[in-house]
Amino acid sequence: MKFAKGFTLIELMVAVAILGLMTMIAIPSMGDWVVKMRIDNEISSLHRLVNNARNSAINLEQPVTLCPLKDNSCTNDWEGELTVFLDLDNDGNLDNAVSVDIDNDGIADGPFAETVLRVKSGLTGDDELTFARDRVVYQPTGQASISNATFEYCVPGHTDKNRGITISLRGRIYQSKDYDGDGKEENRSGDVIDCS
Ligand SMILES: [Ca+2]
Ligand SMILES: [Ca+2]
Ligand SMILES: [Ca+2]
Repeated sequence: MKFAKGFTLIELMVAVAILGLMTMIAIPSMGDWVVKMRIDNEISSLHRLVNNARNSAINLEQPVTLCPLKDNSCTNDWEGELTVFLDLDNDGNLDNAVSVDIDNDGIADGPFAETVLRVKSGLTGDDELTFARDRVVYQPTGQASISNATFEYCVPGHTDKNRGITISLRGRIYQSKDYDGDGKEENRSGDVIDCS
């Protein structure tokens, strides 16, 4: 009976060379994969956050605001922490005492404290998130204060992976897609997501 022989030195060298080649191919695509995962996660959590603002406004029957809050006022720093809060007087500020006509009888009620409903932590590293406004206000009807505005998420050096979320006229939320098949995603108006 013949026994299988062990590796010769040549075979071992060839095996090591092949392994090295595979690693060289695998590492860059691994980096791409990590970036893609990060973008997908951020887009998903942003989508959930906007959805939460919309559903809260509908369920609570009060205006709900989503924005980057600083000193309890909305700013343009969309890469920072984002907050969804009950904005009873619809002014883009988180107030601790507002008087509003909550039961629509023509007489102001309160004062009420506005409350934080959900918070999403800010971005880390060089990732970019842009939005043309300083806030999104959802009404109890589910409609937003803005229409056809797009959140654009970009990672420098990975422009082919840019993704976005558009809020439509009716307040619905749409993720970007590669509509024309050129490898880059566009919003519903056909504009490429580029954080510009
Ligand atoms: Ca307010
Ligand atoms: Ca009242
Ligand atoms: Ca495209």
